Amino acid sequence: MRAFIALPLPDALLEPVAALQDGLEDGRVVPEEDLHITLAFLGEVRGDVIADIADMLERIDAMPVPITLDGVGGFGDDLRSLHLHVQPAGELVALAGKVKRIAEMAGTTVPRRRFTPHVTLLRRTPGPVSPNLNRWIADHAHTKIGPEWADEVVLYQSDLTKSGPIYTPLAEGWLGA
Ligand code: 3AM
Repeated sequence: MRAFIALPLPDALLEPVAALQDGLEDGRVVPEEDLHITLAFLGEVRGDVIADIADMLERIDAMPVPITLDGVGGFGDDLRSLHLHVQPAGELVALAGKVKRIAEMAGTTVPRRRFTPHVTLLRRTPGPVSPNLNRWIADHAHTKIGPEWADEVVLYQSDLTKSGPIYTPLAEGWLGA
């Protein structure tokens, strides 16, 4: 199955982020329950390996991490997704490293990519950006919300469908527990 490990967006940030998303058109807005910060994308993973990762994640030994949303960004020259940047606090970067090591200990190869923490808000058909969306981006360029503490790390299954990805939580670990 296709899987990744992420921090669900802390509860205290859900309302302000959903309010920001209210002004977004021109694409598929990520539903509140799916808002997350990816720590490690795993790609296709075998069931027995998933079980090992789940086991280790449920016993993770790490402290809660501060999440500060800081500005707007996008992936792709033709803007296939729009996100809020997350400040790369030392604790967050260290947690991403720890989670990656867990996945590797279980036998996966985590793609080597620079960790750029973000919360995807909108996915769209790549192409020209509407004046409305351009205005939204300009208006929110200096958005700063937080810090709030994230205390839960989740292993998600991701199924790609025509109407967008479906995320199913498979296991969770508590930070500071
Ligand atoms: O919604 P975000 O961006 O946080 O970007 C993908 C998504 O996270 C990322 O993994 C999350 C679940 O799909 N992702 C997808 N394909 C990827 C890849 N090949 C990837 N990250 C790295 N490499």
